Amino acid sequence: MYQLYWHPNASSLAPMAVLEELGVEFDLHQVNYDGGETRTPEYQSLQPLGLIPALKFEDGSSMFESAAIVLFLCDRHRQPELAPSLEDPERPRYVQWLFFMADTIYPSYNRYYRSERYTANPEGVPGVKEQARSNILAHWQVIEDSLQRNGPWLLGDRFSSCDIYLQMLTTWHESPRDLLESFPAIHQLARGVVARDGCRRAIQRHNFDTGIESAAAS
Ligand SMILES: N[C@@H](CCC(=O)N[C@@H](CS)C(=O)NCC(=O)O)C(=O)O
Repeated sequence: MYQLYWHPNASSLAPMAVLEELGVEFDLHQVNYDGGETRTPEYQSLQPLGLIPALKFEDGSSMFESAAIVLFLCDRHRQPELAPSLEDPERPRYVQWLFFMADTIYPSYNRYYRSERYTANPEGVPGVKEQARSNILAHWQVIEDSLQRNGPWLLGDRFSSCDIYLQMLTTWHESPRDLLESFPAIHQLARGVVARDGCRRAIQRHNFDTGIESAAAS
């Protein structure tokens, strides 16, 4: 059985939502972040940087990186609704969006919230933050434009785990409500993700403010 190392308000949300949507059995281990668990050798044997999430397998081996976990789970359980198969013509677009979110949007949020980690000069911190804020909005615009042209999901009329990952990222915005009000197609997508039973269970556990209810209808 899988064991997901997770924490409220962390990027364990997308892997947990995928586990829920797949309907596979899994155990949860809530990481004691405030108690220093991520700094222990035990935790760092699962995630060398002490970040959340990590996924442990029945044989004791494990993997980390939230998007990689999402991709792995969908491939392993071959549920075409959640990820196009290797032969599917939609596969390139699926992988493209998952990587765009994990290696472009996600790091911009890291630079925004953890700006001090991205400059050796304390005076540079506000500049890193300011630039990250502008990058984040530019990245969301790329997603919005694509959804406007070919929505309502990232793969057009086909829902996938990319959409689950996207909804997770919207909750990291300083005000998810402002984000969703500025980007109506993203708002509509997020609403669709939250309406799914498995996703909703994972979101409730993570305690995120989705901004969906409070954002003005678009
Ligand atoms: N690229 C990694 C990043 C993981 C990550 O940054 N996790 C955050 C939670 S969202 C964390 O553990 N932060 C704690 C810290 O930076 O000390 C992934 O997608 O799994």
